[in-house]
Amino acid sequence: MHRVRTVLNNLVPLAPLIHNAAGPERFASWLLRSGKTSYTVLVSITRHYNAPVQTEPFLNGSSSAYVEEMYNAWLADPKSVHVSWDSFFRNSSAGAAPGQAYQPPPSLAAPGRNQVPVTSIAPYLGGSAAPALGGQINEKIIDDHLAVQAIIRSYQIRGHHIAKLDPLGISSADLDDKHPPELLYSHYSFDEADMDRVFKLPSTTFIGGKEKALSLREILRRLETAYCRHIGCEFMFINSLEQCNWIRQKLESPGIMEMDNDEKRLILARLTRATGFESFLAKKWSSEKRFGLEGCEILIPAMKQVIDKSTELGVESIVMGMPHRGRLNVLANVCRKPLEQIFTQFAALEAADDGSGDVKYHLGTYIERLNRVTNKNIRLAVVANPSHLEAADPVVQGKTRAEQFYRGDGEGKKVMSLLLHGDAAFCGQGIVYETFHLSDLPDYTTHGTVHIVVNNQIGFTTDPRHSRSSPYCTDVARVVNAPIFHVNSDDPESVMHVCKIAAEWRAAFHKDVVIDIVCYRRNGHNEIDEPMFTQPLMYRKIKHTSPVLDKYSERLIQEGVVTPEEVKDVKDKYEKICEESYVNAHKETHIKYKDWLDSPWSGFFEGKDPLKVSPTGVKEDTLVHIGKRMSSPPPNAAEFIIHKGIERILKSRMEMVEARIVDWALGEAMAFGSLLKEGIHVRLSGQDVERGTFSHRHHVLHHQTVDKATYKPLCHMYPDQGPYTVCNSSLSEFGVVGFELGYSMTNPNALVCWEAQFGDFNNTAQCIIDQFISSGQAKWVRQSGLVMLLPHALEGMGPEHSSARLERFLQMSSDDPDYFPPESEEFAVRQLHDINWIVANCSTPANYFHILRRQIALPFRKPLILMTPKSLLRHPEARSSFDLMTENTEFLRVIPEEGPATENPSAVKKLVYCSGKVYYDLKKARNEKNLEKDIAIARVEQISPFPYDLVKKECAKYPNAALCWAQEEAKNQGAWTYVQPRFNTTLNGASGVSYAGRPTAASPATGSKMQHLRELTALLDDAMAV
Ligand SMILES: Cc1ncc(C[n+]2csc(CCOP(=O)(O)OP(=O)(O)O)c2C)c(N)n1
Ligand SMILES: [Mg+2]
Repeated sequence: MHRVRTVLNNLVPLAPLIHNAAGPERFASWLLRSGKTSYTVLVSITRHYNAPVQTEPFLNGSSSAYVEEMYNAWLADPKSVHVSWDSFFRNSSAGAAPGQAYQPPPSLAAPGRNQVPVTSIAPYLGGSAAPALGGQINEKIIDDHLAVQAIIRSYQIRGHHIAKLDPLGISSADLDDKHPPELLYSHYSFDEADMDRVFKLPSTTFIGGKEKALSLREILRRLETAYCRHIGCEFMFINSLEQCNWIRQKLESPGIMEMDNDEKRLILARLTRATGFESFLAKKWSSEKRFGLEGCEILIPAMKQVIDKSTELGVESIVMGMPHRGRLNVLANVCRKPLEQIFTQFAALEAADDGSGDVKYHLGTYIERLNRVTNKNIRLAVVANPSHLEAADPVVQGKTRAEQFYRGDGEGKKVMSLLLHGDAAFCGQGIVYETFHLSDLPDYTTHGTVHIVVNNQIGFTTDPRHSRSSPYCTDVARVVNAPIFHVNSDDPESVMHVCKIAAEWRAAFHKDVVIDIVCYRRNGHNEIDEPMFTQPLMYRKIKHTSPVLDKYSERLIQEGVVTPEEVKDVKDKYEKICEESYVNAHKETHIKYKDWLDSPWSGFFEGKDPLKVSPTGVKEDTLVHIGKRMSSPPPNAAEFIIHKGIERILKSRMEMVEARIVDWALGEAMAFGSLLKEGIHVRLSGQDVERGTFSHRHHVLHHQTVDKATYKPLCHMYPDQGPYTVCNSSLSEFGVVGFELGYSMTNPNALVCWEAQFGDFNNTAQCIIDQFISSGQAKWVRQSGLVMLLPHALEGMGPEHSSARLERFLQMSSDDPDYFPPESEEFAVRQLHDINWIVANCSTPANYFHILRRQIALPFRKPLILMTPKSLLRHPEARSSFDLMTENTEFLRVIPEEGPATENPSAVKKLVYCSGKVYYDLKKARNEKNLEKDIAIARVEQISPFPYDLVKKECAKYPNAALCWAQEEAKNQGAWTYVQPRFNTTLNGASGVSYAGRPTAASPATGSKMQHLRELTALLDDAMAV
């Protein structure tokens, strides 16, 4: 029957309400401090819950946390606690002897909201519990009221543990089916005779509705209804009283879950479609993998409920991310993607457009339509995703954030994200945690995401007991104080109720929320998989479990909400729709990848010459203007105190501007500033990017005496400029690279850059790089101009601060090493058009300036993987004149030799090609060896796509020179393996190119400085050998 939990072990202290300088004082320490007393309240972590306390009968282990809570509240505001507590604490503080501090409360105290004076319920108390006359209430009454409060609180905290969440009734969603003895009714101080006693309800519950007092029986019944039926809610860990009360109200208010018949019919209709879709696919393509939703068909009405409620509350655009399970159903029944397009994916048709495509349950989509329930227009996007579970989470968040940004939706009222998860993936994949940690960061928040977990209590063949160590699969969400609603999938109305609460929660608090739909998977992992091999008992049970549609229809028929004929009619109608689309799909001759695009860029491609690159050089005035702004203190310099070191940096920048030169940081600022001038949004994100890992950038100046007072020069370049965002990120690569990729997908007219702390760390984002950046366009016709800035160079900093793994990016470049494209005016742009991404290693600030600007000047978008410098940031030679950045200048894919060797090219004995920083080492070595006439050095600045035409031209200049590729990386690393076959193709059979560099190695760099220098000398000697 009723379960009554003991108190203390279920209680968690409320968030401290006291904000005095010393912080809140623990009740226990207060007692100790009050000296004379001999209280023995136990607030120890060993929890001797039942230890008796001789002095005050209500002070015992069971009540200590509660008493402490009262005490803390009293400290903050004596009026916030009941007068009895007030007098008790007052007397105790004044030194009252043990047993004397408690005084009964005044009998006629004015009741507060939702409160009644204890004496007013005296008539209900009866029997031995009756209060003594004259305003005296005996101790049992106090005890019992405390107990009732504690019972209410423990239901709120732990009711979910015993809620009936599993539709199969096999296991507990929290992996613990034990019923602890202290949760049993008999364990508590009440007995059956107390059930009809009436208790005043505390202000922390809403079970009473308008009633202020209820019988214990009714209290327990209502708590069971709210917390232990088909919804189990975890929320009491949230450290906001307002938010806890908000949820209590949504779950506890009497009648809050009641639905009218129209609402019930709508659920049934949606459930019918969700079920009908899967059975139609099963009928037509019985042996095709589709990762069906059977066992969690309620997902469709659930998502629609979240969408309906959110649109009603003002949302106009929803960006969704989801794994394989039920994806086709979501596209068909949530997004209403034409069924024909879905069905053609099952036919083996040729694609009508470019790209290699993807399997049907990965594809994205974008739909704009009228929401018939709210009668408002809505945009729905499902982001395409790879098999890699959860990898799309940060991408969805970035895309959502960008949409909010461009709409000026600073609070996330118009655009929201909805993420779906599988139970095993949600707790198993670390990216979930990384994504949660972006949720409340100023430049990354999407102002609340609704997460829905399709918790079918299995991951492929693995039982939850072997796939997680946390009680629930959703525990990861607790880190951000997200409320978590576990709900039994076989109770559609409960599911709808939590979906409604979740949407309202997001609208009210703009924080994440999780809906955990506890369900089952009717078939194997996919439709051709045998689940009985590994889960025989579960699947025996599933066989005997009728689909939720059958159960719910029967229920509504019994309730008289629908007739059996109506149920059949809805089902038949949907089947007819499917059949018609099936016939139409057969008429299609091709599939179109473009139908599956999740981020269409309307207007971007239209009317553009697909091979025309806009100029990247800018007017000298622009350079001077940006240069001066970047070199000036904040306009209110008198009040804004900047660091002396910054003053020096600004001064030296100004000197550079006057000398018409830029260093790396200033070149970058010129690129950003000039794009901002053109109205382009620039966003730079990554770890410590505001200052720059190497303290060279300083895009945010900090007032030295006022907290949070900052100045961002690039935000103040021109009155009508594009917006500039520079933001230090959380310490995550996977999450943040994914986020920026998503951000870059939303609008092509933005330069979105992610910078690694050191290039070495990019590999923790490997999944985003492999699955999205390098292959996204081929799989999903989705373009992105994301720039990855990867500090890279071997400078003696050890194996993890040297290499961005250039070789890996090059190995994934899609250009053919054996193919020299036809030479023409459009050679360069055509190559860029055809490749999957651009990989470059620039050696001058001017080239860095141009390649950044070229990202926007291109008539299409390609990711740019850029090796960036460390020591070059301050290298006196790594500076560029304005002359290389002004109009009619451009990015140089190859920087040819320009020194004495060019004077008599036929006399040059060796032509050394290199890329990036090693150029300066080679140049110095050549100078020291006095070989400037004998050796020419050319820099390959854009490594991929390979500049065949320019390399050929440079080689032709030096007919008698031997060719060499020099690199600082090991032979199995760096660009060597990429450039070698391409040199061969360029030379077309002529003698090949030799290698000068470190030998092959397992580790990218040595940890020893001496060893590093030895290796450097060796490779330079090698390169300079003639
Ligand atoms: C990162 C990653 N690792 C492994 C897999 C292979 N895999 C595909 S589905 C699956 C089980 C997923 O279980 P769950 O998240 O509970 O989703 P369900 O299939 O039960 O809906 C696994 C391991 C994958 N797709 N992605
Ligand atoms: Mg699962």
